[in-house]
Amino acid sequence: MSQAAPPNTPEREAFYDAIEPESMRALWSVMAGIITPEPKSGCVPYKWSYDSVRSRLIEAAGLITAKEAERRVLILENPGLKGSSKVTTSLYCGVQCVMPGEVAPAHRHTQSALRFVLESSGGFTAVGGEKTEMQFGDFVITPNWEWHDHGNTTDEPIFWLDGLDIPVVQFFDASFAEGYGEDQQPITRPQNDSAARYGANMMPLGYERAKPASPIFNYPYARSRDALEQMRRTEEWDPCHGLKMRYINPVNGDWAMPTIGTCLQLLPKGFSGAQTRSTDATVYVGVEGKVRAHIRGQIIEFGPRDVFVVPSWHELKLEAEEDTVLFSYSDRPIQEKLGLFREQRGNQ
Ligand code: GTQ
Repeated sequence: MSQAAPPNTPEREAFYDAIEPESMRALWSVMAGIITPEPKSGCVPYKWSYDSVRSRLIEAAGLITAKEAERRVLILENPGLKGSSKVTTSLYCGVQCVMPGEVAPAHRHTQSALRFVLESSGGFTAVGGEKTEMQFGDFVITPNWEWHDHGNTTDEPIFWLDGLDIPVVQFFDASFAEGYGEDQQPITRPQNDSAARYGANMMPLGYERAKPASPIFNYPYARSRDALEQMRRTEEWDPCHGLKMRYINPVNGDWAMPTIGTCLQLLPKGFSGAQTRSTDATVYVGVEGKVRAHIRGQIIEFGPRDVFVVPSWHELKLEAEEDTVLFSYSDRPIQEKLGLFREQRGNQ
């Protein structure tokens, strides 16, 4: 495919102007911009330091309650996608703060959400009639159209990262949302019920899942971290990703969420990864340690709770000075289902 549009002539330009009011456009005049030989994105590499996000949230807490805001969240907006509320072209990222005694009132929407807990010694979220306690590093799912509310019964503010598929739902014009009408939904199931039913490599005989999201809605950090620690002993490091595990839906082995793929990854001290790139722009969250990311010539260093974004098809190389754990999410499940996902490892 040629990379540039055919040159303009006065006759051609007059023709384009003439068909414009008739809602027509000449493909050859725009083709190079819409069917690109490689991904071309406005999304740029960027890092948010947790300290500054956290202090802005504390500042926001002096301006508005969680109840009035509905959700007290600062959106991490990609500087290349200003005004879009997007962290990548297809995904959203925010950091939410709930102060002691506050409740973020119950609502539901067709967007799916993940929470990655940054600071909490016992805040809770309730989803579909069940409450779960949130601890640092827990990965919590809110499947779409489930009622959810969050609360803080501790003495300290709590913070977590929100990853949602807002731009995907927007793309399909499929957004619905409603408030429950009360701060908290009724709790109808015992705490840890879903973990017991589906999180022990067992599930009730005859169980059929109607929805695509995992029925487990809290993947506690202690368990995921322990899996990485056990596995490191085999020294089977992926040259690009170290030891990277994906969170799964135990019912069918698929990604835990239908639209957002989530992973936890360990880079051992001294790791110097091979270069890789993939079509799924990815949001990384530091959990432990410290990493240096080379992203298409840019060097980004980050530590625990910092967030950084790697745009689609941008070369990435990860180096770790100490044992490092990263959480990440992307739209990979969607791309895989559509046959769009591509990964290039090394320089070939
Ligand atoms: O906690 O339900 O960051 O509805 C954005 C929209 C969080 C939530 C966000 C939401 C939520």
